[in-house]
Amino acid sequence: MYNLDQFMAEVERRNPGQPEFIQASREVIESVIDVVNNNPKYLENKILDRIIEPDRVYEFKVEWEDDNHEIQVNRGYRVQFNNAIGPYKGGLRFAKNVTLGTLKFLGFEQIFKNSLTTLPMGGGKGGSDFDPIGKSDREILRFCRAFMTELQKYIGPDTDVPAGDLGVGGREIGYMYGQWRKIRNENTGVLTGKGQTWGGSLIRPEATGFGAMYFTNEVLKLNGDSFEGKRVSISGFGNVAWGSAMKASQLGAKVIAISGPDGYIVDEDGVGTPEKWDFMLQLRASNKNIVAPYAEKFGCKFVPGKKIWEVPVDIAFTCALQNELNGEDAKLLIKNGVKYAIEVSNMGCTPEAIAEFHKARIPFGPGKAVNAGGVATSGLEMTQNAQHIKWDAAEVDRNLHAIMKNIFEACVREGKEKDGYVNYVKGANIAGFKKVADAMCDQGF
Ligand code: 2IT
Repeated sequence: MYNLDQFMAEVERRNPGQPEFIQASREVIESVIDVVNNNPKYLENKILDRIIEPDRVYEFKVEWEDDNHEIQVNRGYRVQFNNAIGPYKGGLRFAKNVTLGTLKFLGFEQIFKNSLTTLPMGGGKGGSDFDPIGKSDREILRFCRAFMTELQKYIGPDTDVPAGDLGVGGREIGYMYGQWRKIRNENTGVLTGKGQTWGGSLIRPEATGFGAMYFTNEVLKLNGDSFEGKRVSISGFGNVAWGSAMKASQLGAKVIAISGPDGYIVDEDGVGTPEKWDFMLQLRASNKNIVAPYAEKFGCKFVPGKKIWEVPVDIAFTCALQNELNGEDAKLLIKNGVKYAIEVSNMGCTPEAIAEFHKARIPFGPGKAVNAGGVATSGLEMTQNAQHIKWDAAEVDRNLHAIMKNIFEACVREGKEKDGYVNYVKGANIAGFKKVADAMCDQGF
């Protein structure tokens, strides 16, 4: 039998200095421990001891030259966490504060998220402490080439298929894929999120945001509600926030606030036109990491240095970073009448925030279920690459929609409590876990 505190004490002892990984693992283990303790097969197979340990971790040096012809050194990583149900799959994050602990938390989440998609994908994650902010296009190119020169030793279309994450978008995937092709002389879809003329899938750029809104739409329907007329806030202005703002608007909501590290903007007309969505993309591409220019451009309010969660809304969406919404933010949102809290970023809410939402019986959608549309559409890109064909946008969107509905139903099936309230955190963790655990048992240690 597993004991939660004992088990977590051991995880902490073995992973010093990795608080995000500890946080992510505690949430999953807490959710699944009863399922494991009630299943002799899982106990006999020591499933928790095995699932908590990455299969392997690569750490490598990335040397590149900046525009001043100075040599720069960064650290690159790829965490291959679990491939019991399919090749390792998960994004690459380029950000100054990336550590091995960050990527282990993301890789661990990815195992269960990928399992939820119903597609055959294992969990992995990678990245670098390279800071893209303020870098020139040529510097990004040189870094991406140097990064791929090392990474290509460890990946392959049936082994490990990276994609984008924070700091890695279409441009970076392009530069890395170009290097893969040169070194390996293979045009195999080893990365997803590729461009539309070289193997990318339609709807992949939009997919994380679209999928999040399809999931939210199901939550709304279950509560006899809809997007129509809802005032919503969306943190961030990157790829995920962009897709979310578009789909939320199309489904009838009004996106009244978006944010950046510099503060937030309030647009009472709604971030709801193609011009405004395109401007979000321009903000992201400018590599400055600030949202303030939106207020200037569209003549609305900018609130510097404050968190977006002080804006009263019906639905709050986290679309930026881990732990961006804490217990105090949750209390404020609840006090201001929030009806739904939806985590789109990976681990966007602290455990304290989630506890507040649960206590107030506010439906809370966890990132690993809500944002799974991104990696699911990456899976669809892999399918198209393997078949050497390209689907039209409607085909991809139909599949994405079906997958999100499936994930929602799995969460409800495993997470419904006695009073009818759905604990989506528990539901997502249990549903994602069972499939991977069964696969591990079937295949032996
Ligand atoms: O967190 C995520 O699921 C991603 N960054 C996307 C991963 C992928 O392989 O598309």
